[in-house]
Amino acid sequence: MNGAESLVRTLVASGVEVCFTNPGTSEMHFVAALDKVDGMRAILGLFEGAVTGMADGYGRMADKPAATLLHLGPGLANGLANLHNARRAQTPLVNIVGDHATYHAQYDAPLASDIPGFARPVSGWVHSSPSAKTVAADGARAVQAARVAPGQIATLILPADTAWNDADGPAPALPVMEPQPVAGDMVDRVAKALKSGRKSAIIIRGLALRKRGLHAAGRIAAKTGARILCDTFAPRLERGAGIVAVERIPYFAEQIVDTFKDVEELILVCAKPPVSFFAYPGKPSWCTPESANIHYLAQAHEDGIAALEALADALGAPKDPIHVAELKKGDLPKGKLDQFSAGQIIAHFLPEGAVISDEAATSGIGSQIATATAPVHDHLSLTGGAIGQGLPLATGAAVACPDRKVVCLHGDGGAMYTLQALWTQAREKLDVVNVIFANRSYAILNIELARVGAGNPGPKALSMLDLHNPELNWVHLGQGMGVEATRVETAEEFADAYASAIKAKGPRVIEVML
Ligand SMILES: Cc1ncc(C[n+]2csc(CCOP(=O)(O)OP(=O)(O)O)c2C)c(N)n1
Repeated sequence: MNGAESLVRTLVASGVEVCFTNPGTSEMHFVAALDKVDGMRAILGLFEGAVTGMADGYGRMADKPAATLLHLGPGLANGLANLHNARRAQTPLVNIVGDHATYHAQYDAPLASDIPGFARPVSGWVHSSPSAKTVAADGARAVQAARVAPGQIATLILPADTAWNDADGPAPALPVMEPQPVAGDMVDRVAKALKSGRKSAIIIRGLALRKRGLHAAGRIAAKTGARILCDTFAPRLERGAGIVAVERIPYFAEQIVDTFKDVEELILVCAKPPVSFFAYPGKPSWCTPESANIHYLAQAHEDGIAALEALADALGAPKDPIHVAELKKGDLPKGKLDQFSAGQIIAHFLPEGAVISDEAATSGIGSQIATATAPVHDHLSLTGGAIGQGLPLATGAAVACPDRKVVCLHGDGGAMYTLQALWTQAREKLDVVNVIFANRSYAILNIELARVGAGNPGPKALSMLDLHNPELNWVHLGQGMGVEATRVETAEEFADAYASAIKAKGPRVIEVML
């Protein structure tokens, strides 16, 4: 067996079942090995930014890594923005990046580049395999590194001769470093702070943003009145009927300051203190009152769920939580189609267990409000601010969860970055409803333009934020990639198109004209 086959067998043995790929010449032995080994699904993406975003979506929903296969430095570099988002999401992910054969490096051939230099800023672990005899062991280490709690990106560089030379065989899977118990007397110290009667808020991130962790947080709230919050862009949040609802921290600095202005005790569960997304002249970056005490109940790599449960017990909290969302099915709106009527329709037909990939940007509030009382679902957001994540994220989530409906909510500007994901949805027959909010604008940047105090924008500046000339056509774009697509202009039309897309299986595009 060659090095490539030993690596693929090792990845499968380590629990990696899917490889999202866009390969080239230097990865051909890995590609060939995919046919020799059972248990690895290979999924082609037509741009690396789509490939890496899919691996992120898969990792967030499967709670284990997918592999990517990327073509040397340029292939990796094309995928960096969504690897940045995956790093921010703490998604477990293994990149396999092909490279020139080791002896070829000295000639500085056209595709030679500093691959570790591209990989390092997004990766928690980077290694270049020196030999076909070590690549299997390196693969096992890469998976182990990716799965270290809370999850990170591991990048394994695979020189072509490492792939084609003889190997000894696959390597066994390595143990996974699960989330660790919180340190020492942390629970007691936080319990004391919460018993003080001072105004408290708990910010939660990571695995504790699912039913069990939120249940414990809701018990703590019942006992202490502490508020429960999550990041504006939490990687994955379980929400809807039957789940303890959390407040989402707002986006703009002054709103964050307002949210936390009365907080005296700030408890962090695998989270960081809230800061402004950008700096703005004259506005704060740090959004917690200077006088607040900050407690790290659990660090990112620690077991936030167990910590919240121990805290609830230490406080003598009641068995039942407060803030449990109730199921409410609102009436269907009629007439004007805007983000609020669209949101009501999205919530009305949302099936239980759906996954929402949300990059709706300025069109997102309507659906977030309406789906708060929809059937239970998972909500995935744009974690690193690098737009063009939503479509691939939805695609990867659909691969991880074939029995769940995936709904992607996307601004038309951001969707243009990685629209190739639609082609993969069609090819793999993935069950994704893609709702594109067509405001023909980089609307958020119009708001930011005013906020940063850049002066009165002229026509040249405004045209940099406008997408009218020429008009995008998402019906043609979707159909051109094999996805059934429709355009809707009224609430009734959207309700019809969305309800039918939810009922059917397979990918759809609905262009919502705003
Ligand atoms: C990779 C990357 N490039 C550029 C930006 C800057 N940017 C932020 S929002 C935005 C436009 C988003 O437009 P759209 O998705 O249509 O949403 P809207 O603001 O119109 O609601 C741009 C270009 C970014 N955040 N990330």
